[in-house]
Amino acid sequence: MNIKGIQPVVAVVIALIVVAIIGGYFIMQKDRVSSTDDQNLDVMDKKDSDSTDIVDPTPTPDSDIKTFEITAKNWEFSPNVIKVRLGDKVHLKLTSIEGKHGFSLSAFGIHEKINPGEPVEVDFVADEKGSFVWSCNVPCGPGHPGMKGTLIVE
Ligand SMILES: [Cu+2]
Repeated sequence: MNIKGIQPVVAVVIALIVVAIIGGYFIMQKDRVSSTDDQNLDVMDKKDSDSTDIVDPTPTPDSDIKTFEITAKNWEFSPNVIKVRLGDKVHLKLTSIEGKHGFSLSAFGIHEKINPGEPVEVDFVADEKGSFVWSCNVPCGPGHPGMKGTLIVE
């Protein structure tokens, strides 16, 4: 009775130990393999994201240029307020539909004459935040002093 009773218990204990050893061995192997895989993936992920960080800010040609067509007449610009973000490349197409005018945006070193039928194209980078007034710099009549517009860089 005692012997018969003990033997199954011993067999079960041995079986459990064997299962634990085999199971533990496989789990450790699996951990080792998967952890090296994870490390390799981490390294590859880091490389990918690093190179992405470098590539993303590099502008593809013309993709991030903000273009505005501004017309001048007696005695206003249309539009007379334009808004861009800091760092934007800005392209202005200036056209007079009435009389000879000018476009002076001193903060960005821009001083252009705008004659009817002769559109002027201007490019600059909005590299400073703030509101910048542009004005007509060609005496064009009674409304000339008030012929202004505003570039907002935010
Ligand atoms: Cu003027």
